[in-house]
Amino acid sequence: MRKPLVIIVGIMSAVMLLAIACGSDEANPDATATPAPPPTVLAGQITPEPTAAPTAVPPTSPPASTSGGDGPTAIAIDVDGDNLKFATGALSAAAGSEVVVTFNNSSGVNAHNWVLVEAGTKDAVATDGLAAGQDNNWLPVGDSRIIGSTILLGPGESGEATFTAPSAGTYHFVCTFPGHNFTMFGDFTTN
Ligand SMILES: [Cu+2]
Repeated sequence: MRKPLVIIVGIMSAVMLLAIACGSDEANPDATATPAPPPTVLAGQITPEPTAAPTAVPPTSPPASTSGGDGPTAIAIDVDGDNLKFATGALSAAAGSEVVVTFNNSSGVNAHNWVLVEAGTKDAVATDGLAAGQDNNWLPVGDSRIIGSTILLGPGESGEATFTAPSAGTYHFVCTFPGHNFTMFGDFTTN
């Protein structure tokens, strides 16, 4: 009676050992296989280094486009010292082009802004800007007569006005700081 039982127990033990052995063998392969793929995937994702290389090319492209004139039209303007006048009275750009005007207020004492408006409206816009107050850069908010403008710039500050040059014609740029509009303005021509 006992011998058969011992044999059965022995067989069961052997089967369990095999099962454990097989299980661990399968577990190891899986564990090994799983870690392996990730590195491969990561390597593939990092492979975009080729993209990084092309990125090095763009830096070369910008200068080319800039010199080619494909980028925004850059216009720089200064103030005439401490006088209430811009250093130049005439600017121009191609109609429909993207324009970035950089106004450098090199005055040591005066605050100014640079504002592009519809022809014949500079004084009216300045008057309405007076009501809008300094907190609004001496500019009426949401005014359709204003095509582009910098914020109010203190002495020594510079700022940009970005806009699309309007259709062919003559427009005015002006400083709307109270009183400056009568002497501080010029023609902006598009063609
Ligand atoms: Cu001014």
